[in-house]
Amino acid sequence: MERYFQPEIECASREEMIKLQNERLLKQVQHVWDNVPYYRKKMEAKGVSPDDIKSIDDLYKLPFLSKDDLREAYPYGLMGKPLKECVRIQSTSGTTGKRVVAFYTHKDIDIWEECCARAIVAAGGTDEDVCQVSYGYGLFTGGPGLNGGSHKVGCLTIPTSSGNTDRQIMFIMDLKSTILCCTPSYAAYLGERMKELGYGPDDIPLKAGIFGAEAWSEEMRRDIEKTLGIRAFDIYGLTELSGPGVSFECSDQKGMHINEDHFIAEIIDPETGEVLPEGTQGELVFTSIDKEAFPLLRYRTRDICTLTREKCPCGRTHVRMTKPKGRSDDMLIIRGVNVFPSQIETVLLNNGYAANYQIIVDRVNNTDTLDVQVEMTPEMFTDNVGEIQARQKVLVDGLKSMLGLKASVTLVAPKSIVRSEGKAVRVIDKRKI
Ligand code: DLL
Repeated sequence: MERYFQPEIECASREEMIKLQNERLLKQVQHVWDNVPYYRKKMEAKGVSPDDIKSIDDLYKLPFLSKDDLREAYPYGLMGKPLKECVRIQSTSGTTGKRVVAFYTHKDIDIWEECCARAIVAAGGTDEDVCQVSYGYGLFTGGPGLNGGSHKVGCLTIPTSSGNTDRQIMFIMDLKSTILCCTPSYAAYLGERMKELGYGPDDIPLKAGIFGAEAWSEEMRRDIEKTLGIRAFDIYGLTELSGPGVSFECSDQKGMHINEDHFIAEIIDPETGEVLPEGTQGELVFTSIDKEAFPLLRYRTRDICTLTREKCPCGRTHVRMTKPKGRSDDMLIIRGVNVFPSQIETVLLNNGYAANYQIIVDRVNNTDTLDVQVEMTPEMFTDNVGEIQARQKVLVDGLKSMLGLKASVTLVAPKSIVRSEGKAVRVIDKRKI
């Protein structure tokens, strides 16, 4: 039987939810207008004031916020509360440009942890469980968010943080961890290492995994599930909005329920900004409706997905988003063709490879080149050139039909691609170096 952390809100009727969203949105807009001069200026420039926002139907009137705004307003420009009322910051890894720093009051943290607790319960978690949190702790939101959620559910929480793989495995086996929280690429690596150490799926006490923070394919889910003998659940979120738990998968595993009592989602055309109808793919935009320290109205995530309000058999009524295909800024444009790393991953895993690959993009004689380096599994490892060439050809053909583009494929020896303990770095775009 499906269990919920907060059934009254997770299964609220659409009418109840709209009523709640209307009330909260109006308050949030007023809060921002009164306390966040940066955004107020944007509203004034667009000729909108809180009087123009009477319900969620007026959301489209508000200006967008982008990551560039966050960088421009760094560090304090978007705060909704005085520093004295804030108790924590978290921050993004800041690989491109300035870091984003998000602020939290006590209430913000409480709500964030509740969102994570909903995800853990949806994955089958109870106070009987031992939940190993192998996301990084520190500025990254993965560790702190799921740690808080695990406490709220009452699981015995093992805060291993990421890395030190053999120690992770020791805790899983000795303390009989039943839930594992980490990035999908780290889960795949843990699985690979456990197999090497002689542990099969039946020896491993884990029953569920809560994996997110990066795009991963259905094929990768099946691989991880098989190796670890678990059900693998997706979880989504971003630092700007709190962290993990903005949305999460239920037992039906057909999209992630967005915590709509805290975040209103829209899908827009990334080029024109126009709001798109339900079921259309586009960029995900979020409006927080009850944040105190770091309220964000119409924040453009750059994540590409679709939304559905189709009834979910799990009983939750919150809108679902599909797995993000990738970020619009991770999307590679190769000879004019849009390519997402997740599409390449699907081809590799469908052909029996593990998710150990790297995508190398370059420009040679003014033409873009795409080379996919993929590890052979130990079972397929050979130095027979003919066999390797035949294998490469299968992948080149598979990529051609998936992407409509000729890529080259290089098969490399098992274990030659560096494993990731957090978010995997899949793409090396030499055109940008
Ligand atoms: O990755 C928060 C998080 C931690 C989510 C742990 C889930 C689990 P950031 O580092 O700010 O926050 O990165 C946010 O990561 O905009 C997406 O592009 C990507 N992302 C997050 N979850 C998923 C997912 C955390 N389940 C950015 N699938 C987001 C695909 C994801 N992409």
